Amino acid sequence: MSRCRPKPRPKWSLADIKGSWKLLIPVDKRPTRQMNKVNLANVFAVTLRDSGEVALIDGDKKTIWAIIKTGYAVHISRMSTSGRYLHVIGRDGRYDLIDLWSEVPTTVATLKAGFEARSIETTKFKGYEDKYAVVGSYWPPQYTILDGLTLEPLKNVSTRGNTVDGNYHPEPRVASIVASESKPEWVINIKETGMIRLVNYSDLANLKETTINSAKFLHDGGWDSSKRYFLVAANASNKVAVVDTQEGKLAALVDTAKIPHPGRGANFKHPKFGPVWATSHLGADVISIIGTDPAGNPQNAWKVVQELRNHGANSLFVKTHPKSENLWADAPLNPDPKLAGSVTVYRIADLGNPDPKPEVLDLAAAADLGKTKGVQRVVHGEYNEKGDEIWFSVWTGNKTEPSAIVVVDDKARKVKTVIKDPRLVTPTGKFNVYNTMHDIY
Ligand code: DHE
Repeated sequence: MSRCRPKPRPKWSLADIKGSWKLLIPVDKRPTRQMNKVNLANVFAVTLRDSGEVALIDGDKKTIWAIIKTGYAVHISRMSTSGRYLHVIGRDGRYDLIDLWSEVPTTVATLKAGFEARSIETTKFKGYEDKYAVVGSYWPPQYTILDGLTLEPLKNVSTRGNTVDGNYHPEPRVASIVASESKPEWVINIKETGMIRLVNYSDLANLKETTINSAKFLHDGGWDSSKRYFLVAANASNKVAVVDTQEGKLAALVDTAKIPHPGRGANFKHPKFGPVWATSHLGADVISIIGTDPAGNPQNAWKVVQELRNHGANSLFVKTHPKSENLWADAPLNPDPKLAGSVTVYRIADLGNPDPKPEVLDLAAAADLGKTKGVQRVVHGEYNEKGDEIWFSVWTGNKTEPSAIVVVDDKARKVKTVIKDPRLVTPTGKFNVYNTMHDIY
């Protein structure tokens, strides 16, 4: 009797990755100075999810500078420390390195890191600027270290292993990755195992990893304002894990409302609780505020010190900026189209009051796209370089219908410009060059 066995999932080794690698423009054939007049610091790389492209938008002029073909259902972009190279990852594992110094932005190297991927990061420690990049794959379960200027694949590391409960997991996916500015180190979050790996990239042949037990289902996260602590959602565990990168250990596991989803979160000084970091939630209509200053405000550190009402659950991202007085949250996956098209904004100075009242802005209505079959989901706030505008995508979940980007004057909370262009197909994440280089959020 023949038994039906599931087909083994394909492997993708370092040799396979090397085989897929194309160095389209070698370093010595690239410009030695910026060949365009665009203010690169205020360029936004915008994910055009369903066309597999990124739009590079000139943030000063609010016009499309270039559209670049990238991977399937392209996911996120990150910047090199120099601010010259944009790194883009597609869900299909296609990795593109784009040079912003060329006359028009140009893909200078590309490869296939795996069959499914979501995260990438560059190197930010002094002396290692633009030196390496890293890509985390969902399948195969591995991260791959690449040369930062050419994408030459250098090292592949499996993330298979045991969960924090001690059970073997054959395919734990790589979730968020961030680069430390104070050590030659990445924080690499392994989703299903709940293990956080601090990977020291100073000696690739003798790679040193510190493995930190946290909680299962690690997903997205960001630095606190001091950039010593990394806060990451263990989403289906309803927790936020806090890593102390100076000590190389877990600082806390913070219980939160259901399914925290911070993106990179939002850092600000709370009028009552001092430095804090915020996350919104997929599973609850609240924004959780967590104290992040164990030295100055020990009584508030690593606790949810306040829960603010969001206009709906199914939120994905919160955002503020050091120069802003506002805290913003979206709710794009809310089943009510009105809530999915709106954002909540709180004045940070009001948060010390007993019952702070937010404003809710219907940005989908402000974009004035008319009636569409796809829900107009307002998603992912991102500030401009100066921190006086916040940009939101109006993501019509249907690539044949119009989408837009709404630029809001942060102080006035009024729509300043709506960027509409038939080439803006399903815009979602937006990554301002300056803010992404410096982890400002
Ligand atoms: Fe994302 C970040 C995974 C669906 C937009 N998303 C991340 C990160 C992970 C992740 C692991 C952190 C990357 C990092 O920091 O290195 N995302 C996943 C999924 O597994 C999931 C749930 C389902 C899937 O099939 O991919 C998923 N993500 C989405 C979307 O549908 C979104 C809303 C629209 C889109 O473009 O795909 C989306 N994810 C984003 C964005 C970020 C992100 C914009 C980066 C946020 C930031 O500010 O850094």
